[in-house]
Amino acid sequence: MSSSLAPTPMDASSKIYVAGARGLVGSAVVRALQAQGHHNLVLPTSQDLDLRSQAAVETFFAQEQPEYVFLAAARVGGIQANNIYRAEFLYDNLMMAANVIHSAHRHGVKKLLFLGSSCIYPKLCPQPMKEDYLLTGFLEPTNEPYAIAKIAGLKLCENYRRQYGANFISAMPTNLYGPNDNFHLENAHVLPALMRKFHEAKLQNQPTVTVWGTGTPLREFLYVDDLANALVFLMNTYNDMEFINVGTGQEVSIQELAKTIQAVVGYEGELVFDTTKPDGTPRKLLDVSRLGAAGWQAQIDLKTGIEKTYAWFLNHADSFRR
Ligand code: GFB
Repeated sequence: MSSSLAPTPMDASSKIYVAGARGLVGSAVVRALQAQGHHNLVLPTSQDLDLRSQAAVETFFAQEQPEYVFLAAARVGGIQANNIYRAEFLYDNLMMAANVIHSAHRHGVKKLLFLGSSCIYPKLCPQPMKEDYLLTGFLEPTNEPYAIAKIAGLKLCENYRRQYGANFISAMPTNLYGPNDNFHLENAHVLPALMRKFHEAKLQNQPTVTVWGTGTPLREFLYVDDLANALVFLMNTYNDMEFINVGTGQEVSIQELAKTIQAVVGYEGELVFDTTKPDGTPRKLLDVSRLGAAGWQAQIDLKTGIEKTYAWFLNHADSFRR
């Protein structure tokens, strides 16, 4: 079988299920779809539909019969949450991927896009990380459970395609941030956690803000509306078996990131590095040449994205996730 399948672009009235529509990624996908005129969206919340329940997922697909699926639901968190809630990060993410992908196959979904993560690559992967480097080395221990679940998800897509010809594709985004992120001080990712720390330190005139680790790890950050545009683009145009990286191709040290957030927030105190906290992977930069060749590149630079996120944070002071 050819690894590429015939294109099946969405039209304005296509029935589209966004799994995880309240989250950082899913809410951005909904914004992007609505901006492009899609009006037949199915957006159950996690209270309406527990994706870890095979029976509930199967009933949902039988009733709704979606044509397209964006699988953006996941249990996610920063380095510490990944390391503490190891069982749930593996179990919940495995179950969500297996249930949704299997039911999408059973009910003849035209196309499904599965969201993975750049943590699928080996801890000491050559940089920038090409898609071909998957499963060439040991994973970063702090997020091995999450990474294993995401590798299982992309392999489900690959193998439902190989065996049944299902047009299921996978995108591996780099570290994401933006509106509707989780701003929990301990469990969130670095960018929203530091934004809230600097904001609260500014309000309370605290002399220092603590940044975890050495500040030397390198990371790549993609604004979530850029990601959502890439995902809609891929849903309409990308039909290959090989999963595809989604990033900016730019990296920054955690120390530089902290200073940029500090400047945007306007905090004038000092940074203190807590080296008892883990650094995680030393470097995590995606090779985005496959996506570039497909015709897409990121638009929003890091400083602009941080400014937009901080504006959102200030406008949602009473309601952001914490
Ligand atoms: O964003 P983050 O938690 O995830 O941490 P990873 C990135 C880096 O920022 C690490 C440092 O070196 C942290 O030690 N850091 C500094 C902080 N201050 C803070 C802070 O206040 N909070 C947090 N969270 N970090 C995750 C994976 O890895 O990346 C997930 O665990 C997922 O599975 C996600 O793949 C994208 O980039 O290290």
